[in-house]
Amino acid sequence: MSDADAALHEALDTVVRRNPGQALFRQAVHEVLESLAPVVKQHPEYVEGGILKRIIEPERVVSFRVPWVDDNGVIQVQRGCRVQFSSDLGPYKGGLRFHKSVDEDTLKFLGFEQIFKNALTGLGLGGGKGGSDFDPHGKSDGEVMRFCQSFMAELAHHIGQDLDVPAGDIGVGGREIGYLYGQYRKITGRNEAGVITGKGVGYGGSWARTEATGYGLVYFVREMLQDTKYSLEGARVVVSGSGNVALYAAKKASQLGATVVACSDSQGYVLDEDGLDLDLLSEIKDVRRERLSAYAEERGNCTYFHGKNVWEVDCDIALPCATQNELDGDDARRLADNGCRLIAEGANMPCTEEAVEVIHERGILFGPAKAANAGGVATSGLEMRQNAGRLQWDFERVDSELDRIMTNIHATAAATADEYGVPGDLAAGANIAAFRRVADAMLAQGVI
Ligand code: NDP
Ligand code: 2IT
Repeated sequence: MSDADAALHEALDTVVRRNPGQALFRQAVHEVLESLAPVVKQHPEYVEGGILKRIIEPERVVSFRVPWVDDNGVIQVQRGCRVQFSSDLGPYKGGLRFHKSVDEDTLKFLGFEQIFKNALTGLGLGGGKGGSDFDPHGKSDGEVMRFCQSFMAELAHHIGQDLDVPAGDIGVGGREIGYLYGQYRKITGRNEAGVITGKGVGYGGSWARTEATGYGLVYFVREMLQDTKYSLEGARVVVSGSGNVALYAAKKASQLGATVVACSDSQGYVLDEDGLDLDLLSEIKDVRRERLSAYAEERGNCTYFHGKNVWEVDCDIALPCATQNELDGDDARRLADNGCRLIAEGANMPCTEEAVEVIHERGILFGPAKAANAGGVATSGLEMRQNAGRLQWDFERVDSELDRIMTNIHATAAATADEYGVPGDLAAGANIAAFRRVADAMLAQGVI
C-alpha cells in the first residue's frame, strides 16, 4: 500500500474510532476520501503536512441546553449544537437545522460537507453547521419564537460576522432567521447584519437568497446538459421534498421549459401530470404551512400517494431536494429502468453510496451536492458582502452572480475530473478541487 493510500485508510479508521455510532459522518468522510487518492499521490506534502489527520476533526463543537415554554405553560428542553469545523478559508459558515432527527452525527456530516462546498464557491468561507432536535411541525408562531430566542441566547456567545455566520436549513426559513437575528441584536445591543444570512430583504437580507439554492441547482443542471443531446426544455422532472430548495428548483426548471410532475414531503408525494401549480404549492407550504395532501385536495385533477416513494414516478431528470439518504440503490435502479438521464442533488447527501454506484454503472449524469447545491451558501456569501458594504444589490445582479458562480463551479469540477484522470466524474472533480483549496490554505497557515 502506498503512503497516500495508508494515510487515507488511517483517516477513515480514526473517524470511525473517535466517533462511535456516527454513521452519517463516516459516510460523508468516506465519500470524500475515496476520491482523493490521485491528488494525495501527486502531492505528498498533503500527507506530510498532516492535512488528512487535521481536516477530519472539527475545530470546535459547542453543545448547549435550550429550555423554552410551550403554549400550555409546560417547560420543554431541547439540545442545541454548533459544529465549527474549519475556518481555514474564512469565518465558519453554514446553516442551522431544526428537525427531530438532529444530533451530533448529523451536524458533523453536514459541517464536513460544508467545508468543501464553501471552498468551491471561491468566496472565502469556512465550514460549519448547527441546529437542534426541535420539531417545528405543528408549533405555533409564539412557540417557534420562544424556542429561537432561547436557542440564540446561547448561540450568540459563539457567532459573529467575522467568526461564525449561520443561516437556514431544514426547518429554518425566513421566519426563524428573523426571530434569531432579533434576539442576537437584543443580546448584543448591536446592529451586526453580517452575523446571519437569509434575513428578510427589508432588514439586511439579500435579494434572491430565498430562491438561490433551487435556482442554483437548475443552473448547474443546465451546465451538465450542455454538449449532450438533452435539455431542460421539454424534460419531465421529479423533485423530492416541497420545502425551500424543492420549490425554487421546480420554479426555475419550469421557467426553463421543463414540466415538473411530482414533489413530496415526509408523508407522501403528489403526481400532477399537467405540471405542478407552483403558486398554489408555495401558498400551501410557505404561507399556510400545511401538508402536501392539502395541495392535492385544492388543485384537483392530480393524485396524492400517502406513504409512497416519489422515485417510482418516471422522469428524465430527478432532483432529490429533501434530506440525506432519501434515494437508495433500488430507487436509482428504478429511475434508470424508467429512463432517467440525470440526477442532481439539491439536498445534502440525498443519494446513498449504493445509489451513487448504480448511477455511475447505469451511465446517468450525476450532479453531486457539494457542487450542485452550493448556490444557497454562495448567495449567503453575497449577502455578507452586501452587509459589509452597507448596500443592497437588486435581484437581477444577485441572480446573475449566482448563475456565474454555479457555471464556474461546474467548469471547475469538470476540468479537475479531467486533470486527475476521472473524466465526467463531477463528484470526484468537485471533491478534489475543493480539497486542494482547503489543504493549500492549511499548509500555508501552519499547524494550528
Ligand atoms: P425545508 O425545511 O424548507 O424543506 C424540507 C423538505 O424536505 C420538506 O418538504 C420536508 O417534508 C422534507 N423532509 C425533511 N426531512 C425529511 C425526511 N426525513 N424524510 C422525507 N422528507 C423529509 O428545507 P430545505 O428545502 O431548506 O432543505 C432541504 C435539503 O436541502 C436539506 O438536505 C438541506 O440540508 C439542503 N440544503 C438547503 C439549503 C438552503 O439554502 N435551504 C442549501 C443547500 C442545501 P416535511 O415537511 O414533511 O418534513
Ligand atoms: O447546506 C447548505 O449549504 C445550507 N443550508 C446553506 C448554508 C448557508 O450558510 O447559506
